[in-house]
Order: sequence, then structure tokens, then C-alpha cells
Amino acid sequence: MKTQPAAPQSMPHPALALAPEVAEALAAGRPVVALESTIISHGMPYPRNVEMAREVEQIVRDGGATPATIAILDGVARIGLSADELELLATHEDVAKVSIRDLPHVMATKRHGATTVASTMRLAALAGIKVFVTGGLGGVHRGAESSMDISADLTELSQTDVAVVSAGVKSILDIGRTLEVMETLGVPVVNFGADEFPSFYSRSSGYSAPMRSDSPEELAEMMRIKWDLGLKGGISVTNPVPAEDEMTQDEIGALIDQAVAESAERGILGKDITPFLLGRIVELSGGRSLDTNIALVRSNARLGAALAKAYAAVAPTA
Ligand code: PSU
Ligand code: MN
Repeated sequence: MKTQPAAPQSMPHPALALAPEVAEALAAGRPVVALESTIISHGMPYPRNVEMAREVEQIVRDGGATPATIAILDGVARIGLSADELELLATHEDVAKVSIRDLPHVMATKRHGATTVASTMRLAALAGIKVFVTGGLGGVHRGAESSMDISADLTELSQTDVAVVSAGVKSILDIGRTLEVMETLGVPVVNFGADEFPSFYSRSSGYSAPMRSDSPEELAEMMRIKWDLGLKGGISVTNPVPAEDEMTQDEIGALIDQAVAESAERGILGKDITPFLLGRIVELSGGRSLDTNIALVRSNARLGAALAKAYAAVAPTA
């Protein structure tokens, strides 16, 4: 263990196992980008999932930051994984999907777990990492007025101080209600380089973004100001999929509606809904949605590395 020059609150929690390069980068105040693992185990088919995971780590490195993919292995919260460990997450048949509520159980039973946006945020914060890159955020599910199915990603954004870079919210969810809940929870939703809130596969959603920023430096300044004021919680940075990789609403909308209808017919419930929908949309699109998904994660990784660098330059040191 290295001694840290920074203040005690930025010391990684002792229950976490940090990869040496991640521990060194954090101790030196160098930029680090957290990456989630549910996208690997429950979000994409093998072997594209593990190829994506490796490639995204390389993009973060090329952008001048240290990648830290987060997961639970044998009950231990790991911050930064080896290539073999990424492969294990992508292939092992018993990897639990771990949101916040699942963390104590998967750790107590010493299982493997892939972390969602919510639990990745929390573990990143416990490690002292402030920037996290994912594909899509969870949110308010369609029909939540009766099912009450609202992702813990939203409550986590309201209380954990991490900036989350995503390509917005898929229209498997109710995008309008998701934006309303984030407003209620005090979560800044700031869109990078465009006025319309993006819907993951598409640059459009029919909703305008609550805020817009065109520079990583300005986003980093938002982070610094929010936390300096003592405003708890994260920032949702949305990064529209590059235009050349986009699937328009016309191309994807009907497939999403079909997948949502099938999940209801089959009685899929709770934590299984999102993985079911993601898998079904890949099938229904003949794999095309997977190319878009991978392209947007790459783009998010580039922005996340730039944001981590910009934040490292303005972050309080004590
Ligand atoms: N949305 C996507 N891709 C994903 C997920 C959501 O477009 O991979 C994953 C993320 O890990 C997210 C989780 O945190 O699903 C949300 O699951 P739930 O709706 O059960 O909270
Ligand atoms: Mn849910």
C-alpha cells in the first residue's frame, strides 16, 4: 500500500482491492476513469463484450487516463481488472448482476458480480474516482406508474459524487419521466455538444437536454463547483452517439417497442428486465444495434478520459 499525500476522505476504502496502477494513479492525483461490468456480463453477447471491454480500456489509456473496470470477484470489490479477469466476467456462467442492494449479499457469499451504474458509482467513489464511463443509464421504466420500477441508478446519482458519462437513456425506458426524476433528485443532466437529449442509439429523443456544455474543461468546472458547494450527488454527462454510428428512431423504435411488449408477455420482472431487453434488441436488429452500442461506448470513453484529465487539473488537492 502506498501512502497518500491527499486528504483522508480520498483514501480508498480498505475493503476495496485496487489494481496497482490504479492505486498509483489515484495517489499521485492522476486522472482515472471507472468502467462498469454489467455492460460486459449482461449487456452484450460474447465475444464482442470482452473485445469492447479491452478496447475501451485502451481508449482511456490513449486519452491519458488510467482505466479501472469495477466488478466483484470471489466476493471482493475489485477496482481495475486484468485481461483474464475481463474474460472471466464475459464468460463465467454464474456472474450476478449487482446493483446497490445486492452488494452485501454477493460479497458475503463470495460470488462473482458485475456492477451496474449504481454500484459502480458507489465503489468508484469509495476508491476516490470521480469520472465513470458507461453506455446507457438506467431510469424510469415504461409503466413505472404501476410497477414502481425505477432504476437505483437514479437514486445513486442523487447521493454519490461521481460524474457519469453515458449516451443517454434508451427508449426501453420512459425518457420523459426519467428526466423529471433526475430534476427532482437535483441531478444536473448536461449534454455534450448538442441541444437534444440523446436516446442511446439515437442522437434524438424528442426531449431537449436540460443543460448543454461544449468543453470537458467546463464540465470539470461544474463538478468542482457542485462539490465545493456541498451539493451531494453525481452529474449525468450525456454524449450523443456519433452521427455516423447512429440508428434513427425510425430504425430502432419499433424493435424496442416489440422487445418491451415481449418482456411483458413473458412476465419478465425486476432486475431481469433490462438484460432481457438489451439482448432482444440485438437479436431483432440482426446485430446492428450492437455495432451502435460499441461505437457509443468508444465515444464515451474518449470524452471520459478528457473529462478525467480536465478534472484532475482543477480538483481540490487537500
Ligand atoms: N442501459 C443500457 N445498457 C446497459 C444497462 C442499462 O442501455 O448495460 C445496464 C447498466 O449496468 C445499468 C443497468 O446500470 O443496466 C440498469 O439496470 P436496472 O434497470 O435493473 O436498474
Ligand atoms: Mn428495476
